[in-house]
Amino acid sequence: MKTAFITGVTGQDGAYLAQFLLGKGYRVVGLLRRSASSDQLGERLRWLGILNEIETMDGDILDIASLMRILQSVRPDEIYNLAAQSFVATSWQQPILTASATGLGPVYLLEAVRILGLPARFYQASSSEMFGKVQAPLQSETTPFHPRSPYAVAKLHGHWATVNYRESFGLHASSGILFNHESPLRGIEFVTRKITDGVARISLGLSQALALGNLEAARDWGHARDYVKAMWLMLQQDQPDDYVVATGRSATIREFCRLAFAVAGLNYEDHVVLNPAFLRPAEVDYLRGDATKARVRLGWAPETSLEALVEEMVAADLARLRG
Ligand code: NDP
Ligand code: GDR
Repeated sequence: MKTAFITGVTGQDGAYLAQFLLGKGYRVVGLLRRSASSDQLGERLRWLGILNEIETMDGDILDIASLMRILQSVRPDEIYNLAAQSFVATSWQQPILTASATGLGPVYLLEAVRILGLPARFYQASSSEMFGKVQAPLQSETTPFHPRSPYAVAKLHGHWATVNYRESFGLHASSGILFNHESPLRGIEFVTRKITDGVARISLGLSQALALGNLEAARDWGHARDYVKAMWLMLQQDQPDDYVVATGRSATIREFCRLAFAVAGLNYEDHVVLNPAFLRPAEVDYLRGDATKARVRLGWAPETSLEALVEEMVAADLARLRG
């Protein structure tokens, strides 16, 4: 039985990845940071019905001693570093915390692996945000980066650290440059979930309007369930490498609104209002990924259309609110 260690196991991707790995027969150990709201912590894992099937160990990505203690006792075959301050908007309010958790976190973990001399394979959660002000209409592994937020700057540090540990020490360290991926387990502050939750509230008469920022930004949206499979596939390769994971289809926030409100038989133009508070100091206007390398080398392809994703998310939010 293989053992996987996941940081960020309580987040959206961590929950789906844990479910996927359990399905493959893995022993799954997750990093759990202490919180005063500990009753809320396993919410996503509980939603998937796997809270009691994984093991958790106390620690923090910022505390290398805790990482070393855990790695020494767990001795995982595979390490997935998903822990991060992952909300782009917050990264302007807390740039130093973001630089620490999102930028240095991967280094603490890589360094722990190196010092302990573990043979574990390593996955780093890199991001399409690193392309930022895009240098090509379709972004691939060879497109130059131009980060537009403290979050993206920090992710670049983690990305290049992963490449550097691979080149310097021969670690089996891979970096997945994942484009936006969503699900009913997406945090409520991210725009897709904010919209589907808003649609559900308006449709049930709990609210009248939904305030958003820039509707013209375009994203390449996939389903988190599909994307965690790509993470695993990267670690099954003989050679570590970097891969873009994306659908190749880009849609604006406006289009996402149109689709989501239509699921509930509503017109978004009757309910969406603009609030400048949700605009960002610097925006990523357009993302569209070219996942040819992942398709050819990993045999990976997205399985969920944007329409199916939106429907699933609206249905889940309606069910939540009715419940
Ligand atoms: P979430 O925000 O849902 O989850 C983040 C996770 O990181 C949570 O489990 C959180 O724990 C944990 N975490 C934060 N700070 C620390 C810390 N100091 N120590 C330990 N754990 C910590 O993110 P997603 O699941 O959406 O994304 C997973 C990873 O992939 C992130 O690194 C993100 O930046 C990256 N990514 C995400 C994409 C997406 O579209 N979803 C696209 C590209 C990259 P807690 O529950 O305690 O807060
Ligand atoms: P993003 O996701 O920044 O792409 O990062 P988010 O959903 O926060 O924003 C997407 C786009 O929507 C616009 N927008 C709004 N965003 C939010 N959150 N709230 C609003 O009200 C709103 N109105 C318009 C934003 O300006 C932006 O253009 C996500 C995170 O998961 C990162 O961790 C990950 O690396 C990237 O995706 C890929």
